[in-house]
Amino acid sequence: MTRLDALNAIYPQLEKQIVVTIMGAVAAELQSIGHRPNFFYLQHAMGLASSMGLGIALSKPDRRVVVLDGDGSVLMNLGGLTTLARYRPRNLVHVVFDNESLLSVGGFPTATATGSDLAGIAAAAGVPRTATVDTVTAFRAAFEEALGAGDLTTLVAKVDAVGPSGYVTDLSLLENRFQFQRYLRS
Ligand SMILES: Cc1ncc(C[n+]2csc(CCOP(=O)(O)OP(=O)(O)O)c2C)c(N)n1
Repeated sequence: MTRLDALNAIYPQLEKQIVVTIMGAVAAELQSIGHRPNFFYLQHAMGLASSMGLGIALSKPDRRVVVLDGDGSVLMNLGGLTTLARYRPRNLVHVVFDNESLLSVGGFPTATATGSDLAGIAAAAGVPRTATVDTVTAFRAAFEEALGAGDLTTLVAKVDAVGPSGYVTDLSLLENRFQFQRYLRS
């Protein structure tokens, strides 16, 4: 499955949630489908998208938060999983698009290319619900189940190491930041 196909499959659900993505390919691909004021693209800070999602989820318990992450980013800060599990926000779904690659900076293989299992690591960190899927149909079903489950989920989607032709979009970081802040306050 491509990540773009996976994103298209869940986009209708994303429209209603608070969404935080990590930077690079996933941010550009989500924006290519359609930006919304409830989408925030965390720049640069690999491994911290789940931490930002955690803060929002804890401060807005009546809303659901979806974090869209990358394997290289999660691997750069595995402690983020233990922090997520410790606070266990039941309104957070953590999706990790695992392309076994640092695609956004040239496609160097990550540790998942040599067998590291991020869903297994998340489970061992204490995340109560984890799964790995590798088809669009299974991803859509697992994502919808996670949204309705009422507990913290880390869902690893194995995707092809392909991405957009460019990562620069016409949405500037500051514009995204202020728009998202206003959305969260409204
Ligand atoms: C702390 C930090 N180190 C390095 C970078 C440079 N960098 C930007 S994107 C990226 C790769 C991200 O990999 P992954 O999360 O697997 O997503 P993919 O690009 O494969 O979609 C790197 C190393 C960064 N932004 N932040």
